Amino acid sequence: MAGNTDKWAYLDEAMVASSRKTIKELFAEDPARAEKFSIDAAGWHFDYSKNRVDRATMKALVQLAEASGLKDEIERMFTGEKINRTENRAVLHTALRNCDPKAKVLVDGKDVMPDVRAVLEKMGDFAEKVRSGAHRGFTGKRIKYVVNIGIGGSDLGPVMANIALTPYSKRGMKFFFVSNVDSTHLAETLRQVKPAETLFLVASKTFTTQETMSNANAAKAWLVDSIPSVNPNDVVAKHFVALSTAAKEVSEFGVSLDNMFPFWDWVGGRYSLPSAIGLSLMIAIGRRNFAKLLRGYWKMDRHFRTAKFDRNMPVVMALLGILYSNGYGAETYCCLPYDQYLSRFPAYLQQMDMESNGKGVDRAGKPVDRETGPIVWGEPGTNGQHSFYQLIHQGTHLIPCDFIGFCQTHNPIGDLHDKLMANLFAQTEALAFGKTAEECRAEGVPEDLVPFKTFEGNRPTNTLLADKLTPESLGALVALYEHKVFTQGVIFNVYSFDQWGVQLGKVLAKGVLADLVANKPEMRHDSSTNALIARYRRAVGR
Ligand code: G6Q
Repeated sequence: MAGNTDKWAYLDEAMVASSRKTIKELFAEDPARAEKFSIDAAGWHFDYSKNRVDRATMKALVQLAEASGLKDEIERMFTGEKINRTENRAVLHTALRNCDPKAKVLVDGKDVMPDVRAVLEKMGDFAEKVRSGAHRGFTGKRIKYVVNIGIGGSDLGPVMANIALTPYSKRGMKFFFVSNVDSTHLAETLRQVKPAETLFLVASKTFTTQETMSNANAAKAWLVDSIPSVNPNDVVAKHFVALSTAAKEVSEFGVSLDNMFPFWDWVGGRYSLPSAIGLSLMIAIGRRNFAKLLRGYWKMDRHFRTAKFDRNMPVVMALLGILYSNGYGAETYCCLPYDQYLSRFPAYLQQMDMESNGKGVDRAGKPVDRETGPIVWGEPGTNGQHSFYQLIHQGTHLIPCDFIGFCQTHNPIGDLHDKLMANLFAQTEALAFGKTAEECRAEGVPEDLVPFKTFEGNRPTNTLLADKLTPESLGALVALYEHKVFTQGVIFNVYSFDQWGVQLGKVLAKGVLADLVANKPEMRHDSSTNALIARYRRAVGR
């Protein structure tokens, strides 16, 4: 087995094989290519045949994964080892969706599964009470509006999944997500809800996050102001619950522990959708559908843990990403869901990937000598086709794309779904095969326009296809990307489960805030920051 430093020789080997032929040539020489270069797992079909890879490329890439010790790392994660070393924590989002009733997962010698199951039960009971009207507001009215207050990992997953699973959502209820400390976000939300019919979920692992606690306190003040009562705590008790790991802070905020849905330090924020953080989703879709979501995650988890690397969907996806980022120098990849319900999936993926692998030092604390996490971006198709696809087709950057689609729509209207999917398939075809100058000429394109109407092709794409967007297929899709990101982190040799890079700005903001509100002439920032603060203070009359 190659050591950590020379394992990258396998990528060089992969590149030699990959550069030999274009995608078009690869298809021409092997009519069975689509079948050979595709994988089915957990309800998803993954076609990666429109990539610059042949058997030799894939063999070398798989060797790169093996030489990185991926097999052992996967086991370390699933069995609760403290692989998040800079925070000294286990990484066990997989335990949250472990549907095996007999499963045991030990952290520091203690099985975490009984607690996981107990919280799920508590969430389920509460969610059903809210949905049925058994849990009512202080004045006896049914809860019609649910407002999740949280940010980052305590927001992006619930938002994405709430939109994605709209067809399964209780239509009589409305769900809102307040994340930004910009007061507009809360104000515009409160304009749309009625206090007596609103349930606030304060979603924060630490219960100290500035944005979340500021919004939660403001929402509490608004609620208590709007509903007259002898004891405001009684109002809060009916309208506020907490999703958190921090019991002390939750009590101090005024939420009783009966109304707290806990999770644990081994659940990373961006991996917390299947934990108590998913309560808004569970209220929306019900406990049964939430269980189906978990089952979908679990299916992909088991596939990742057991499938051979060359037939392992997350591993192959990760290796292709590394081929393009570190072999071909691609700086970004694009996520293109052809489903309006997945409109926030690219944003969700941005956090999952960029916060996990956007690291510049390796596990020994030394600067990395390879590219690590790529830039992730994307929009639902077909909208992107009428804007940025131009650059993907004919620009100078290489942008590998993931196309995600479903065979059935929840909303059949005429032939719209056929048109949507025709566009998805056609885009992958156009990107792979392009259009030659000869083809343009044969169509009668005037000679002076031929260079503009020629498409080079050889642009790599993955296609992910499932029957329908359901709780189960969504769970599997999220797990697929989680494990892809994990695999890349192992190969990059970075720690994927910390996020120290977001700390500095948070700390500085506290000092700047003190200067914004104070009326002192002396400030200790650089001249630009000082001038901006001074201008702001003048404008607001301080
Ligand atoms: C996610 C990050 C980050 C976190 C938010 C909210 O992995 O850690 O996005 O989720 O900063 O943190 P709290 O849940 O503690 O409020």
